Amino acid sequence: MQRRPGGSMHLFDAGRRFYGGNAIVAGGLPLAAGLALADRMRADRRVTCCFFGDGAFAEGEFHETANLAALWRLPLLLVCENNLYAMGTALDRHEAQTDLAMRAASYGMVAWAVDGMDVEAVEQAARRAAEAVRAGAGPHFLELRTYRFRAHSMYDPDRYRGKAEIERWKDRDPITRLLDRMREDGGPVDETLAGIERRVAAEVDHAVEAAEQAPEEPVEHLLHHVTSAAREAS
Ligand SMILES: Cc1ncc(C[n+]2csc(CCOP(=O)(O)OP(=O)(O)O)c2C)c(N)n1
Repeated sequence: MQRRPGGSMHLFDAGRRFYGGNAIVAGGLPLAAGLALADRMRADRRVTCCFFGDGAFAEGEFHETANLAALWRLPLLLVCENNLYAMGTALDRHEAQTDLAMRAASYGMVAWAVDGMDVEAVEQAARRAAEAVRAGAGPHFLELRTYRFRAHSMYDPDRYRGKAEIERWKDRDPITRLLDRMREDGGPVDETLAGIERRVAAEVDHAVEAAEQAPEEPVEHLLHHVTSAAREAS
């Protein structure tokens, strides 16, 4: 049977405080603000981290969330992966001001633009920001300036940019650069990497097998946990 993948949108694990993706672009932002507000009201010293793209930055939900997060000084870390394209629309075709960190700062929160092609720079900025948020310094915003080598999804023919542009960015592939740097430092980088790749491949195979062997959800369950009028009418 052919299954159409819903993709990363449907991963969720509340037990690990992983509240999943959202099929609505920017839909995760107000939810993240709510989680951060709950932590603050319960005096839990936690940081809620919300990832989204440059496409989401263009949505009203981002701006409403940024405003309330700053106003209420929520323990929220907003991480914008600016890969220059919202699906097929280039950032400079839909935004008059493309400096996203600067715009986030205008809400009254600390905002940094980071080289998103540099793993260590991202790690350092994320650590610093998370520590500051946890210490009560209010929301922080990171603009990770990066690029997407592949199409937005399997249904995207990727005709909105030239191959030369993609190749130019590939020269700065963050994983290749990190591995090169680690090789320069010495150590069994390639053996370690091969081991990690073997372990991950086995874990993925195991997960796929478990999912394929799991029973199909019966159609009667379709409206479980649905509280709308549609359910009451049924
Ligand atoms: C509210 C809403 N509008 C439009 C869409 C269709 N859509 C899906 S992904 C996407 C672009 C999102 O851009 P970005 O967040 O930058 O993601 P990237 O293209 O980098 O993967 C759009 C417009 C949607 N899912 N939700």
